[in-house]
Amino acid sequence: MLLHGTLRLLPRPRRIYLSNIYKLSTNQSTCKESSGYKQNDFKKTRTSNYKHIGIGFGLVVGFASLVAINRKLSLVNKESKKLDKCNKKYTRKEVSKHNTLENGVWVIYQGKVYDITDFVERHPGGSGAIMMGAGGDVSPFWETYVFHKKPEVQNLLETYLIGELDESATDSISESSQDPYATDPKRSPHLIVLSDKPFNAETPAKLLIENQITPTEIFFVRNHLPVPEVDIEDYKLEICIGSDGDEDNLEMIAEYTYEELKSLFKPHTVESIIQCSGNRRKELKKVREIKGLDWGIGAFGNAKWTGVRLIDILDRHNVNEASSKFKHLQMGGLDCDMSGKCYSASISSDIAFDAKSEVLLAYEMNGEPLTRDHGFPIRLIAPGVTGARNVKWLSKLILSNEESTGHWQRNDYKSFSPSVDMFTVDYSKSISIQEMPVQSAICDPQSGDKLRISSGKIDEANKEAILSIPVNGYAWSGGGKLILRVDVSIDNGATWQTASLEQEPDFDKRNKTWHWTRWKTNIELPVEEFIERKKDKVEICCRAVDSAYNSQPERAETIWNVRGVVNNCWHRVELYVEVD
Ligand SMILES: Nc1nc2c(c(=O)[nH]1)N[C@H]1C(S)=C(S)[C@@H](COP(=O)(O)O)O[C@H]1N2
Ligand SMILES: [Mo]
Repeated sequence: MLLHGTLRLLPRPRRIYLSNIYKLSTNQSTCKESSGYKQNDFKKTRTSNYKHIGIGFGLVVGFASLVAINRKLSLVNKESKKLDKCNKKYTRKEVSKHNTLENGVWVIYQGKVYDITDFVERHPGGSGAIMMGAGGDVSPFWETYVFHKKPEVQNLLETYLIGELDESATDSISESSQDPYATDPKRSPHLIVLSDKPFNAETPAKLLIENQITPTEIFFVRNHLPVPEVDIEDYKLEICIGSDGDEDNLEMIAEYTYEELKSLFKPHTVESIIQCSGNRRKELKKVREIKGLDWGIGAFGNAKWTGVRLIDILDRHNVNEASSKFKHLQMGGLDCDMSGKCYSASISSDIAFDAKSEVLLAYEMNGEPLTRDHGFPIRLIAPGVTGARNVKWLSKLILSNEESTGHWQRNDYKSFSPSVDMFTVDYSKSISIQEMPVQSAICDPQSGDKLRISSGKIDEANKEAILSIPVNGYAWSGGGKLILRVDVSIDNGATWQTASLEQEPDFDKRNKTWHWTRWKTNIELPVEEFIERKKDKVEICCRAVDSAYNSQPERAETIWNVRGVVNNCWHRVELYVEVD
């Protein structure tokens, strides 16, 4: 006999995490000289010691790291002349002119003006998002990344103080024009927001599993910078050859407008997953701290992408032997920071240039033009490859023998041994993530859901009843590998039951399956154990097997890595059982 459990949704906690590792060594508040900072003074402090600190990116890591390097900088600050300029006043207009490295980088915080040029210059993760606040008020950022309010970060900022904001001046610039994220698009309220600026949000697991094709509005968004505003009339995609990867040494072989891309080539559609390398980082964070967004299982989505095959374009320009001539395809995006650095990444030539490659320059997602958050007007789709290489707002392709030199290619999106930490990590020692390992997760029920059993319905006759709970989830593997099987267990892997797959495995497509495979099963719980209060919780776990017979590791501890990427351990959900 079957009893019915009721599942109730519990609110999901959100948190922004900051390491406590960095401690401020001195707290010295002096007014530094604002003009003519001497670059040479600092050269000596730019040592390789810093490379270990540069994990992560942007303001979050920026100011945390800033605290870490403070000891050296404060020495330098001591050397700078203590001019009595603390009560010097600057207008917003004056401050706004200091938004580049050449002119100096000034910011306003709580009515005071700071010259942080020295810091930007040696920002371990690159200047990146820290330049977003340049020339303006950093409060909006600090509201998002609340850890900046910690005293050690604020004390360190004081060492860059150059004066006060002159609010009486009439040249005030509106706050919104200061905020580079002000023109970001509106988003669905269903998304679970992990950070506003830049915008990062995941799809709630139960919504995710409802459709084979993830609706665009609830498809997860992973942005590193503000969303660029692209005028379609001005848009051009450049394709260049640059064997040594040197930006100044490129030979342009083609340039296409949006309309040309759509009209000159045959459209091609692929149904492909995008999965962020950081998907499921949250579980790794429970093992040990990691800097980075707290992704659950929803940095994952399955869409239909339509566009031009890269190899069709290369054929037109007779570079169809690209695979033997070049090692990498570099891709540049239109999302840039105020120092002019733009998002970039690369994929390897076998993925990009193979005669059967389905790498696309996509202009449609789910039958509609791309939305701004997902890369309008053109994005690269590299099926089977990690999300970070699916470059949005694509502006440039370079056929090269070098990997992209961008931060996200060289100093992020790599994995390491669990024994490597933020002080010992050497990014040059690991390769950039391309294909992702086999993955699966339970989407419904979710951890924290409650099952209610009404004991009134239990009597001697049905004491041996079981509670049958439907379980749904997704599975997928990188490099186009097929999902062969998904196993589900309620006894931590001692016994398994095999789930039914939505699509039967198609052996002919075993290295070309880009989409996910949804699966479902019913798990059966013996009611008696709960009635007698031997148990009030149950853990369900799953793991998938792909067509190379690869499977998922059991425990998160064994694959913990300093960036919290490529987590594919058995996925577990814990349900509470209540007996009335
Ligand atoms: N230009 C550009 N492309 C980008 C990014 C970005 O910040 N800028 N983020 C990358 C990352 S890390 C991921 S996971 C995917 C996310 O794609 P989505 O936002 O459409 O889900 O886009 C990738 N492409
Ligand atoms: Mo990502």
